[in-house]
Amino acid sequence: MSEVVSYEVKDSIGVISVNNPPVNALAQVVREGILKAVQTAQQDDSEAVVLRCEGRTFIAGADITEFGKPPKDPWLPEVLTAIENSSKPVIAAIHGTALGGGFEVALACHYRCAIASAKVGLPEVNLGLLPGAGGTQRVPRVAGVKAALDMITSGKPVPAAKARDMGLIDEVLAGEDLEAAAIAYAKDLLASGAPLKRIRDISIDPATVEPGFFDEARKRLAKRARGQIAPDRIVSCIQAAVELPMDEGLQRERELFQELVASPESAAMRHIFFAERQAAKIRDLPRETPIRDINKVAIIGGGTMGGGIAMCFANVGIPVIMIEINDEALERGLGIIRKNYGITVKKGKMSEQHMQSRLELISGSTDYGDLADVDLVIEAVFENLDLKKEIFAKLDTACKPGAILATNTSYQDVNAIAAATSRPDDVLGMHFFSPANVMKLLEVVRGDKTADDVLATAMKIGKAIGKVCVMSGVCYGFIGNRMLGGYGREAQMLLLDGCTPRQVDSALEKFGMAMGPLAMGDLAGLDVGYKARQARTDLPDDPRLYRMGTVLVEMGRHGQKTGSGFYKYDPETRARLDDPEVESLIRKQAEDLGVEQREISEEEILQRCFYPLINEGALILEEGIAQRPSDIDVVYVYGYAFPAAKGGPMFYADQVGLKNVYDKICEFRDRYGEDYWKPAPLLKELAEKGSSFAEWAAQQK
Ligand code: 3H9
Repeated sequence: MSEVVSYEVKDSIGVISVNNPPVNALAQVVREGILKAVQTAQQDDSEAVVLRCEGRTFIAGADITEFGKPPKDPWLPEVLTAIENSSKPVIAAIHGTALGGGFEVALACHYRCAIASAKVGLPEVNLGLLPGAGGTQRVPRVAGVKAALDMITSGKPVPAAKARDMGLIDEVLAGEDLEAAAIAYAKDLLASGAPLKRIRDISIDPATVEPGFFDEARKRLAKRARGQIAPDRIVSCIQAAVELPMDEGLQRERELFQELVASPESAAMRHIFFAERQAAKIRDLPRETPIRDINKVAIIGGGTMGGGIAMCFANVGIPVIMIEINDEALERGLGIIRKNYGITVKKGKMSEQHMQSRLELISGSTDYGDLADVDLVIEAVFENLDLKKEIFAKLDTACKPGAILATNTSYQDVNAIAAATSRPDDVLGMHFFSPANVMKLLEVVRGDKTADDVLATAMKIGKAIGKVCVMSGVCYGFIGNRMLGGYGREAQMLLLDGCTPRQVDSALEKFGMAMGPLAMGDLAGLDVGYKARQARTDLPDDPRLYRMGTVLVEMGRHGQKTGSGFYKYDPETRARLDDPEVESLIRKQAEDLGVEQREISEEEILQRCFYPLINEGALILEEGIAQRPSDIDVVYVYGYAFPAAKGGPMFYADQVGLKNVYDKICEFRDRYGEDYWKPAPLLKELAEKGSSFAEWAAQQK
């Protein structure tokens, strides 16, 4: 047929096999191969056709790298029409994950069978897209409107057994020899005279959809959309499936898919998809770098962070021992873990039995002697370099040779911590984000002496516990927290210049940030930043700097935990409320400091808050702290809730144009001084050349 699609008649069943590693994406050659195979099957003496895949998975979707390029024939809908119109039953045989266009191929088949470990799904929404080859029209026809809406707007894959219950697949096959089982299934269907079932022939009774269902869905999705338009368009397509005949519904789906493919949101989300996978690759690490076995982990420190990290390992079946200084602290730490799991069980997201099996994997001790058999230790005590050094010296004696010693520090010098041991090559940073069992980001911090296999193992175990890993070099705050400095500083400066807290936060939330920086400060506790600032000696001596944060803390307004900070909080509902007292306090402070207040546009709020981030990002690239601009984007999207629909700060900067960013930074420098606004040399260079971070990254390869 073609290099990647073969066709053979076996025992009177035509078997189409797709072999396009790594994930059998529907590249042009695959589409062409399937089309030709289906056409051939119409002419030969096969009685039915099985469509299956080689390798680790059934087709995992359209080839995302083809989006944005000129389309090549045959387009996917043409292939699906050929399958649907086949005079012989076509049966999709699914293993791995049938996703996106891959699942849409299966839905165009007359029957679908799968092995028990398979999953099916339409994850296009995660790429700012909608299923563009009939998924929005066929899924509601078999699974119902509500289930279709949930599945397509969440993008979550559905396991085989549940998919069968939903009507999405017909049969879950026993065993692992899918081809043989699928051929046997095809023969059974033929023997029982099973008809050529076409999902398109099902019509949905509009009376089964509650009045106002679609409007309500649009409103609900808009709340969590954060700058994304795809969820809204998905609702429109499913509405079309109810209200229009199949071909008109497909036409509507096609139009909206084209709109989304061309949208900046989807371009940004596709960038993040590839950026996430790129980040896992460390340029100077040889492919054959060995990996150390991690069969048991220890966590030093049973606070919120340590507990969350312990849960990450227990969740994937790795035993964890938690070390605390005394029984009381240990019991408190283990108690937090029990409580967290308990909440998940209460929400119905985990069974009691699962919780028990995870808890059984977590033990506790106050004795470093119990660390003799662990393969990885993660230290998660509070941020004090001397304490950390002391702990690492103890770990050096307590742990077996070859154990990896990691610190979860957010700011401290990993090299100094490594130097406290006799084996600095076994030491690195594994910086989790809070809550550690929920947040996807893991910064893996490579010290000057970290061994290659230690780094490779940390990246691998990070992925195994479900994290998106990004490597960072050693510097104050690593990639994420280092860049955050100017963002928080400007949010507060804007208050003195004339904004209310609500104006600052709303502008950033409208952009798509999950929460504005001032509300975030209130949530984290304003006293945390206050104490951290007191310990720093490198800050400019400027009374305007973090003025409002300081004044509020000194008034006892520490944020949500004291009921007030930049905002006040309703004691019952915890709703964030504007506080006129804070607004007059800001005016008074500005007056005292001689700052002239003015009207500030939303555009300036975004520039003042984001451009320092971007500028610091450029410095981080120059210094080699991050490998690539896209790694920085991944850090911000997964660690700081930067909207994926904007692609991360460096991608966003490229969209704005580096010349525009640079010129604005120079303007702010002239207005506010070099202490805060000093353009990074790399930014200046790229801006002057009319280049972008993406172009710069391409040249680094
Ligand atoms: C779609 O289908 C639109 C249609 O509705 C309409 C069309 C008209 N294309 O993730 P991994 C690469 S939209 C191109 O590390 P895993 C990936 O970049 C699509 N490349 O493996 C990586 O490359 P590299 C809807 C793809 O085992 C390598 O494969 N489908 C694609 O952890 C391995 O990937 C999706 O959104 C692709 N579609 O996870 C599914 N997929 O090695 C997207 C992967 O050079 N894919 N690559 O870095 C996934 O979710 C995961 O890759 C999957 C495997 C679960 C399949």
